[in-house]
Amino acid sequence: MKLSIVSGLNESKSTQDEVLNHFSQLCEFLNSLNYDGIELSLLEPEKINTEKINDIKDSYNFEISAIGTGSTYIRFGYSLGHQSEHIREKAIQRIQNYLDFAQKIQSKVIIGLIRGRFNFESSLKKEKNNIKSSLKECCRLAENNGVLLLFEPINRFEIDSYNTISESVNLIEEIGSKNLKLLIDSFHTYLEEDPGYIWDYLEEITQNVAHIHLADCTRRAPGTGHFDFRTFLNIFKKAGYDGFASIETIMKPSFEDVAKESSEYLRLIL
Ligand code: LER
Ligand code: MN
Repeated sequence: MKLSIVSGLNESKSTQDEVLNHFSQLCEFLNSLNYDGIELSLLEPEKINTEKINDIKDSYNFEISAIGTGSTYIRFGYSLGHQSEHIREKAIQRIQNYLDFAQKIQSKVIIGLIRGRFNFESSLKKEKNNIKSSLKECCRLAENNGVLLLFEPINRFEIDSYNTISESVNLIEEIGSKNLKLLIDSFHTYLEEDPGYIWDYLEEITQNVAHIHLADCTRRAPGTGHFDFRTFLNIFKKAGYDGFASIETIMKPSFEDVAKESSEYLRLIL
């Protein structure tokens, strides 16, 4: 299993040189800690020079494990489940930009917080229908680009639907696109899943999984809380999962500390 960690590049507010320097420094630092790649959480991927990003990552033999898209909802307010068709279209256009970027740097695109939340003008049923139809369109675009979409079940305190793994598996089956896979996040698994059944259920669905996020039960670095990472990761190892596990935590006391502690702890397990 390969290891990466999430970072942004501040591409919306930086010059091209600043973005490339930042990326270069991240690769250098993470390479020294034995990481295999980096997951990028981006707002405007179209602003980034992909040829130069490729040159830098290739020089470290690094991969960009996935592209996070949640800031499109947080910063622009565009979401796949929005009651307004116009806003849903805006979100889908942004997904096309992420797909173009991912195609050029050989990565995958996450469908997480970009699903949005609904308010009094909508309802759970309407939101789920909107997400479903937007996602079908995103899958068509992903198939055209030859890029995988990663659907992430997210806990109920952050998002209103598709909180559990089984609901998300059912949706993926219903949509039936070969470019739509599952992202399992240990933090959401801890909050949403029944500890009596979850390990058996994960064994059943590992073939659908194309990316993993790791955070402990307090969303701090793996190993600082009481989530059972050994059992969790062993399920994927036994199933022959050779994709990425990516650290996605609150970066405290600092990104550097979390990156170092997490890699030391996880390399004993992975
Ligand atoms: C949010 O809690 C999360 O886990 C992100 O990966 C969502 O895109
Ligand atoms: Mn996550």
